[in-house]
Amino acid sequence: MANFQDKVVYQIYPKSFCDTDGDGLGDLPGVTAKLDYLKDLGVDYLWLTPFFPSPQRDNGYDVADYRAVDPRFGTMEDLETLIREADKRGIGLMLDMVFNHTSTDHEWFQKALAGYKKYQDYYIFKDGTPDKIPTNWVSKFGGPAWEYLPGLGKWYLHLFDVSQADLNWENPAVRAELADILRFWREKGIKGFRFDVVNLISKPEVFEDDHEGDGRRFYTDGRNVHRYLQELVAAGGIDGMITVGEMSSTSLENCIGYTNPDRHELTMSFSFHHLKVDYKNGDKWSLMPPDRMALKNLFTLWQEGMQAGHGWNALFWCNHDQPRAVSRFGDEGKYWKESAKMLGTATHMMRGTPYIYQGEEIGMTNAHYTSIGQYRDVESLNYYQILQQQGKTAAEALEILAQRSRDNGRTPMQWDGTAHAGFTTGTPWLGEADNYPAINAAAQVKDPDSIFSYYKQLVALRKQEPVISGGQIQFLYKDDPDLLAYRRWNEDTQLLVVCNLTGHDAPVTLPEGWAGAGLLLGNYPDGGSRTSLRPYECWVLKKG
Ligand code: TEU
Repeated sequence: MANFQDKVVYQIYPKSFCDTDGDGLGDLPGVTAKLDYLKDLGVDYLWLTPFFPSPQRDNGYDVADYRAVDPRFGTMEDLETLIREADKRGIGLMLDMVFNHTSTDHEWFQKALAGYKKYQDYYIFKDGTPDKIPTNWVSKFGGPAWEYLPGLGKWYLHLFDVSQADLNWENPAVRAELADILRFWREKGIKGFRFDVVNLISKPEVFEDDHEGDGRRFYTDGRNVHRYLQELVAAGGIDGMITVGEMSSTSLENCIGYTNPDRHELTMSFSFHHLKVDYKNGDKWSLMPPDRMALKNLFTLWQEGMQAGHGWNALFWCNHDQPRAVSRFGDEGKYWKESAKMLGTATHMMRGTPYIYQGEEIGMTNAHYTSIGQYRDVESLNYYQILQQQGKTAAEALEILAQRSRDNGRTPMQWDGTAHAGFTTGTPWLGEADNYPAINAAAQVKDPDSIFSYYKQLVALRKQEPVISGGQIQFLYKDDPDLLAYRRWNEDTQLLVVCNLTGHDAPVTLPEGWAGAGLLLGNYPDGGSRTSLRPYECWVLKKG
């Protein structure tokens, strides 16, 4: 089974990528319009987040129809054009399948509401009275995970927004419907799939209160999840295609299971532990600077662990749910360029398949919003209230959002220095970051020293050096709090990757035999030969 080891995926959030009709929302023709830019970057696949008909309570992760294009984003013809034009450039499309839940606007849920037993069995309904919630589980977006429907005398489960009702995977009819959706898209020429929170699909047999947490331990990597995935992949006819599962609060052991090729589940998995190293006490809404030691330990554990179990990681810092990496782990100011390049190097040289999130390749930063009116994300708006109920002032809540809001990753793509960063001729649905006159694609594509040009090299190197895609990995300097370092090797070649995670100089003693090795890539002109690394410096050294 193909592992897609030498491929690079680029994630597009269509709503914020490129608007061709001036309505302030990005669209599918906007993606087609930028294919040459993506071809120039060198990526192999585009993962498009959902553009299906949706009330957009959660920006399309609330799907009302899995087989159509929301008119906001264009038409089915626009999508077919995009598939065809991408294919001409050797680029495949991956769609985002939100199969843990549907929008309550979906026909299935509407029929359930209308009283059809068949469709009530598609969801997780519990008979009851309004005064007695089935369990104390908490929604990932805040508040209870159950909603009462007085008309039916039933509660339904929603692990996310109240408009996102969890599907009942125990029901074989649901599983058959979902496999059918995959076949539909495969026949349209879609080359792969990303599965949203797919490790949450298997719920427990008995629903009970969680006295130790928010309920997640009862449904995360649930009892039948591996069997359901195997069945979906087989019935959907997608074995051998590129697939990635988004795994919420998962374990290494389960991710080996999800991605070991012998099991015919998924090609690779996203896990998020390394993106919680700045959560104080594990709480996303409590600020703390990143714990670099924890970050290093997590990379070591997951990289070496997945290797030992023959699993495969998706490599990433950024997506549409995360603040921008350069703002979070790098330096937006003095070392903006150096730190953005170092962060790209750190993940691209690891064992796994790299994902570049739109704008990361030009070093886009957080949004720098200063008022609540600028935010759109349902989670951010909910937590703005929750944080104040917990005793924070409005100003403190805003400071937390400025660092933690998902909208930081959703601001319009910065194409050039013209109005609204060249994203739209209208009014953008979400305001652009204020720094687009300086940080934009137009300023970088032709500049050989730009972040964009550096990312091009990262992508190209993966194709040139089989050791990057296929080599073994081992971490070094495990006790050094500043340096993230690892060795990659195969029969012919050895690489040594050393990254200074800090804004100060970091001394290094190279392992024996590495003095004088050639610098394959670096972010300072004279790298590789000194006894210390400059702020956010990275070296990729090569022997053989
Ligand atoms: O996200 C799943 C998820 O749990 C998070 O990344 C979430 O944003 C975070 O835990 C909140 O603190 C996926 C999608 O990527 C996200 O955009 C959707 O909102 C969510 O599923 C529901 O479909």
